Amino acid sequence: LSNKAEYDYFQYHPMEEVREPAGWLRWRRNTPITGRLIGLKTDAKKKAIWMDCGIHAREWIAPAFCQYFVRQILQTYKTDTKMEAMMTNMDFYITPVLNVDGYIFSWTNSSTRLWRKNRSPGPSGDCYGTDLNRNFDANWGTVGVSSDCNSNIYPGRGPISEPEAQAVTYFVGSRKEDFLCFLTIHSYGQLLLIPFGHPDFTASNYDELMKVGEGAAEAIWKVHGKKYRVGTSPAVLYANSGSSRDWARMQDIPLTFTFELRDNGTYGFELPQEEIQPTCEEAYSGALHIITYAHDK
Ligand code: ING
Ligand code: ZN
Repeated sequence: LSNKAEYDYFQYHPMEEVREPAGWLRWRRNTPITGRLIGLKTDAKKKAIWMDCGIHAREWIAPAFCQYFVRQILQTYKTDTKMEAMMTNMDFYITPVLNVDGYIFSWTNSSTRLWRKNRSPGPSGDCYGTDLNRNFDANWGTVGVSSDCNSNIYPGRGPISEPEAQAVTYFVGSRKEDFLCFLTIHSYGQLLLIPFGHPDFTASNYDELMKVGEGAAEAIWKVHGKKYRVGTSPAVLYANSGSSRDWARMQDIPLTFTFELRDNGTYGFELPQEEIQPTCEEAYSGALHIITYAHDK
């Protein structure tokens, strides 16, 4: 690393007064979420980029991608003046694993490999987990959810009832003017989703989001020929509420996208090892398209 590089970690956590009751602590980590903060030093005020991976436990390619992304930008800026400029003007906040409890659970044994949610106890005491991508304060609990706490799309007891969703909400929300772009990485389906997940709402910059998303899909296609579809959740698949992407757009962060990485359903969440590298390569190209647009705008 050159001496201009800021390469650090950052931590964020739910606010003190909304932390879970002490009785829950044996079920969850009582530690903050850790991310990587990367940028080049400057005296000027900086903008920021948000990227989180692993909000859903079983989507293992996502944490792999965040790590790949970190390595790529740290290698690239040394020889690439465009990346050097972007890392000087913008800080990159990257969370490799947002849903740590769920991620660990999905690695525990083969019977829990396909766990999606976090691991918080449900209201009845015999069900576990809230879908963190239904728990944000964005038309919470309205569409694409189930009130059954055993469901994979259970949205929780209320908006941001979950520590992981609280952590993102308070950290990003406290400096939302700085963030030019909010990227949240999932699998699978080969999609680039834009706000909003609720069919009754349209983003004020819908045309811009579609244009930038189509550009990213083309950049992805050029790497290994994989087709990614672009659109809102209801247009592409089905409606949903309470997603982090919708919440971020409602905070006036202009460019918010959900990435659904490979594949298209052949292996689903259990992506074969030989697809990890090419998936990261193409997704890097797509993410860079969006980030470059955000920077140059
Ligand atoms: N998909 C996201 C989910 O939260 C999504 C995003 C929503 C995709 C609605 C399509 C339709 O469900 C995954 N894979 O988690
Ligand atoms: Zn997901």
